[in-house]
Amino acid sequence: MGQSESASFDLAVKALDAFHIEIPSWGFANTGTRFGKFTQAAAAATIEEKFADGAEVNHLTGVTPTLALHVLWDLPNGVADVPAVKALEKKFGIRSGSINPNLFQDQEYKYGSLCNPSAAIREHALAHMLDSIEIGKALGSRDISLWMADGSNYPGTQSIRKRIGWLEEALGTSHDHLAPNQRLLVEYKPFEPAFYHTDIADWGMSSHFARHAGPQARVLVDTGHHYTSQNIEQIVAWLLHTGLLGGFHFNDRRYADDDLTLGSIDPYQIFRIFHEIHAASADGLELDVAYMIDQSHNLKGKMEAMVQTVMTAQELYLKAALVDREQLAELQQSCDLVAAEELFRGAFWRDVRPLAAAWREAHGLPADPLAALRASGYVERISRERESHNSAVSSYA
Ligand code: RM4
Ligand code: MN
Ligand code: MN
Repeated sequence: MGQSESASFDLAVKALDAFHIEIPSWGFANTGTRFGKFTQAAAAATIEEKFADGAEVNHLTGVTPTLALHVLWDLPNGVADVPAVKALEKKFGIRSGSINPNLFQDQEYKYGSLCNPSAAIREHALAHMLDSIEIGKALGSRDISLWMADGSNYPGTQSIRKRIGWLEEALGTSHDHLAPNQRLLVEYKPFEPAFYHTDIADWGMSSHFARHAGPQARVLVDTGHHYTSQNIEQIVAWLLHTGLLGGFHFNDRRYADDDLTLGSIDPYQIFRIFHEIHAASADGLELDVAYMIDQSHNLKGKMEAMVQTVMTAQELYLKAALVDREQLAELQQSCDLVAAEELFRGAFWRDVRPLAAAWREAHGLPADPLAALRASGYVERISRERESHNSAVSSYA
């Protein structure tokens, strides 16, 4: 006995109406690995092109109204670039999303940024944090999304504990500068680019720093930033329980921080994460979770990869929304393991693509955004327009 078709449709409409996902400016740029880059004619090289591509994805899917910005790549002059970004928001009809400080590319950050043993470099990094917060205020962006590359490569070469103290101090000061509506999201990553220790290696460390910084700080879970076989949905459940879940960077992985398309390797993992969120919300927890994509499309066409990702996110979110939670709670209570698992798995295996298509049509959107992208000729057009300046690329994004 499943839910009736009309009950499913109502649930689907409710779920999809509430679902927005932020796309990253750097997902449209030529990115590579440490071995080099394969460039694409259609890649965005300027912030204007990134806004154009982001707006096109929103036009096709209707659920990506904001574009995450990386300060060094997108606002190299800091707050001075805000008017230009505002003009792009107006021109393209999407808004700036989370502001990502860049504490990893400058030469002075060789031994760390906010955790560098040099007080002068820590000051410099903190100034960048505060600039990023000002950019967020000026753009009306709520989330400052911090990922630091800080760490060390060899045992004994740094004081892990001193660095904890420096980071507590810097994040506390950053928190003091937030506007009342802003949030500080603290991302963790177990390794890379540092390979012995990273200063925020896991969700426990992120939770500590967030709590220590203040009430507007939260944890950011990047799905690629876990060891193989780690139970990410359990981490999510804990962050929900402790009120510390701020948001996600979605992507998929097979080995390390692969930044592959969401759901391409293990869609069941993302379904299980969404299930925890739907379950928490059904249990009455107050949630404020920012869904964001953090991917590098090195081989796939960037526009297609982004549209495919957004559609996949909607499908997995929808599958998890359709879990019959009342029945599941009863089966969990009675420890009817196989029936509980079958109910859970059943929702995962359900083909929700027709429901998603019907939702899109009801909202005046193309039923199949990927097919609509192909039919639009957008990628061919930007390839022609951008081809000449895309032969020379230097930085990561
Ligand atoms: C890091 C991390 C950050 C992202 C950079 C480009 O691994 O995921 O969130 O901004 O990559
Ligand atoms: Mn990330
Ligand atoms: Mn990453």
